[in-house]
Amino acid sequence: MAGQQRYLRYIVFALVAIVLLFFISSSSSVPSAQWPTYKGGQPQSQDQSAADSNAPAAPQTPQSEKPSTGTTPNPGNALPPATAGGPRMNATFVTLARNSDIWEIAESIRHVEDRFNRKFNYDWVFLNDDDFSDEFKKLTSSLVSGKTKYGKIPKEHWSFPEWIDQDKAAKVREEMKEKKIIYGDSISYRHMCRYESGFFFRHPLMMDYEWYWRVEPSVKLFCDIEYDTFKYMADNKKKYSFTLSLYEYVETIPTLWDTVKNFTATYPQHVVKGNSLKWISEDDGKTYNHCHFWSNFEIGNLNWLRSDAYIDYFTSLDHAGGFFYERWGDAPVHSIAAALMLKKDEIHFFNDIAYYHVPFTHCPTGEQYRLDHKCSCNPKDNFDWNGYSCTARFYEVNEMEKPEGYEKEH
Ligand SMILES: Nc1nc2c(ncn2[C@@H]2O[C@H](COP(=O)(O)OP(=O)(O)O)[C@@H](O)[C@H]2O)c(=O)[nH]1
Ligand SMILES: *[C@@H]1O[C@H](CO)[C@@H](O)[C@H](O)[C@H]1NC(C)=O
Ligand SMILES: *[C@@H]1O[C@H](CO)[C@@H](O)[C@H](O)[C@H]1NC(C)=O
Ligand SMILES: [Mg+2]
Repeated sequence: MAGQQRYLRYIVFALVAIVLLFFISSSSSVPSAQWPTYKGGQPQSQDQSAADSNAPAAPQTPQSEKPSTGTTPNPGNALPPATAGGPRMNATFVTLARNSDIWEIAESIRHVEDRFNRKFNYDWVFLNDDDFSDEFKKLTSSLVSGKTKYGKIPKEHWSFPEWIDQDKAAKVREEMKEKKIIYGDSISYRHMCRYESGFFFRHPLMMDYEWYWRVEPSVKLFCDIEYDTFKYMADNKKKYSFTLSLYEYVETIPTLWDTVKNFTATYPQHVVKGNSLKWISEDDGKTYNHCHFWSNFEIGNLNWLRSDAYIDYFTSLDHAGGFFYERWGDAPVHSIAAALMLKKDEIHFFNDIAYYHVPFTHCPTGEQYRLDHKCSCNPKDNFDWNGYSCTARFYEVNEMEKPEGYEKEH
């Protein structure tokens, strides 16, 4: 019996609460916003008489009622202009992808467009060793706000050079597979690394541009970027940039550094004074410390990559065969080039570009920045001050002040 009574009490209480709520919500002292309903692209007021006229109807707010302040006010009332003013740079996004990467690259494009390119409308070049499918072109061109271009990589840039000993290369792949080295037994991954190291910037579609921003499938941007990063690079005389840096797996590059030393011995004129050797070597060049910029994100200057210095460098490395006899990645290849052949201050760390590529995150250090730029990354995920990152070393070598609050976000 007692149980049933309690049950009834609950029902009565609930009914009273509903009635009370009804009175409160319909009371004129607490105005509720009247949102227009939209139908077929034409804004329509809930007030039928207004909807009957052809002019788009504004939301009907009775003069006596003040707009609701029941929600947290958004201080910026007007939305920023959808398009940034000013001239555009000679720049493009560039993506190397397979047709099967379609949904992963769609996700990346959406991030880049939402956080940056919807305002700047830069072009996007897609490169592939195969023909792009119509489905790939249809989807990606619908997502990019600038022009899209699709290029096929010539066979010579995606195959074994004639000086490579196929048996030796095959044996290495077998050994690396046994050692469980990531992509150790992959041929296509090696072609990809060689292509990104030495050829993408010479593709005919890329020859039309001076600046590039590399984007890979399934990457994310977590903060708004409100200025033209290409223009920043040009105005500040930057040639190469990064968001994440780390140590390379030694097993993939055992003879890379010796090959680089042979190159610098042959072409001492290509090594620039005031470079970042200190960032990649702790013994003045005797050995490589394996620090590299993570090249799945890059904003850089194509004319630098097309310079005699870089081409001589790539050609030397390519002839040594390490793209196939080992598994040299384009990240250490680009990074060593930037560290030796660019002046220190031609390399830029984009602390303000919040970036993710599995499994690492760069989340900008500094809470105020993150709030101001609507960042959605967790500062605890930031890799920069982790022991496996080389970014702290970059700050030290360049005698840069670490961003405020970095100790707290350690
Ligand atoms: N066309 C083409 N693109 C490739 C191939 N392998 C990798 N890629 C692209 O090269 C880039 C790096 O490859 P990814 O699989 O992301 O390597 P990871 O980031 O090192 O794990 C991505 O943009 C891929 O879409 C391939 O065989 N053909
Ligand atoms: C863009 O840069 C490329 C490479 O430097 C150059 O050939 C081309 O003329 C430039 N285009 C414009 C419009 O400046
Ligand atoms: C460097 O050059 C020397 C002399 O030509 C050669 O014997 C050596 O094998 C080269 N090392 C690498 C890693 O290419
Ligand atoms: Mg990737």
